Amino acid sequence: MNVTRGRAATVLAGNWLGSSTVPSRGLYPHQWSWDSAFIAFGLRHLAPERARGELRTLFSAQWRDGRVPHIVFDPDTPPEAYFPGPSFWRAGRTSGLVQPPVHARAVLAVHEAEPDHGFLAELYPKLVAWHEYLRTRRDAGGRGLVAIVHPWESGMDNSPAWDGPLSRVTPATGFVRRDLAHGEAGDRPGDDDYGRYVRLAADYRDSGYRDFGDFVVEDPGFNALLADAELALAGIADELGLPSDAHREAAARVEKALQETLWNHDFFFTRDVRTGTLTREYTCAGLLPLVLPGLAVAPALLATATGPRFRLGRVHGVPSHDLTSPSFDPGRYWRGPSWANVGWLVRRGLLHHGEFALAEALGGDLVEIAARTGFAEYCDPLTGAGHGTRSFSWTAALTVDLLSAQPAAVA
Ligand code: 9WN
Repeated sequence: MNVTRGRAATVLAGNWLGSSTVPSRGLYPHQWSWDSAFIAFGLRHLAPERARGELRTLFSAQWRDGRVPHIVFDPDTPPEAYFPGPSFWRAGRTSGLVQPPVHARAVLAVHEAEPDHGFLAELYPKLVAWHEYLRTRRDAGGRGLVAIVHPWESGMDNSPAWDGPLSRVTPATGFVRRDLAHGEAGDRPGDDDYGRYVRLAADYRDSGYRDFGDFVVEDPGFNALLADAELALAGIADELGLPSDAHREAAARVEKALQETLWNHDFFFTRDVRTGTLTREYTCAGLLPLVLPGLAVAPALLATATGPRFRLGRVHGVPSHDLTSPSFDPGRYWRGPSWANVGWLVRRGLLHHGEFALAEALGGDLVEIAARTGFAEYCDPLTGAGHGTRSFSWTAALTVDLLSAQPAAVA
């Protein structure tokens, strides 16, 4: 077995709890929603049964309204290990937020690695209910796009795109951060931002996880991944011999709304639903529509991706924020560093749009960084230095997936 693949498999085995995988033993000691989907992309090559188990465990915590919670708490982990824990959320064994819907794509990929129609038939109605929740309960702007109600829902918590909408939120105080016990303060969000996250989550909880509050934004990353997930659902329906056109139509509607609402000149921006304005921050979320094979503006978006703002192919991974912005910070959480999952998604997009050499270079680079940094959570795009926690599950899992896709990649 390739050495890097073996080390990645060891990370995933070490983070496995028995029916799901923690993103990291110290910093994130429970199950996270989109992490589990990325983890399944790797596990499918190593242990397909575990990949299926990962997704089954997540969906066993799905709410009656269809939402898939962003955290499923492990009952055997001490409550003080992560804040905000179950007593904060008051939602049983889960949080009440969501994360980007990458699950349908993961379910289909797991099936492709080891066909299992029973698994597909079991997950299909759950995925349909999940997408239905997003479509019907989250269209705050009325334009056919999902609105997120908390930065954590984007998966890109500290993105500069949230600074505007977050400035309306009064930070909560009187809580103890647990994350700083595991990470460098300079790599993590600042205290004021963390206070705003806690305030927003508490307000949403107090509304019964229903109301749109001070933070309501349409994120191009989240919505592009939903459109992609609808295409994956169409693939699952085809496998099951079920009608699939409605899923393709749903994907096309989201893609059209993305283009009409969030595209401006050379990029997809976030829209603040409360003010009706685009944020004008170039963040990696705006590159994610590249995952859509039919994206009409792909040439212009690729020009931005390879231009001075992201310098794809000339830096490590895909920077989470605009390299030319004064607020670019190469080490701080989602304000500059490169994440493996974003790189892996953009690589898929490059393949869809015929950029094969760039895709291969990016894939090789992601594997090399992961191996050299001990599967770091994120890295400095300019130097490749590792940041955040190490032995991070999705970095390891996506490395396995990349090595399986291109066996010639760096060992
Ligand atoms: C809050 C688990 C999660 C990822 C997110 C990442 C980070 C949590 C945190 O860790 O968020 O959900 O405590 O900062 O931003 O993408 O899913 O790995």
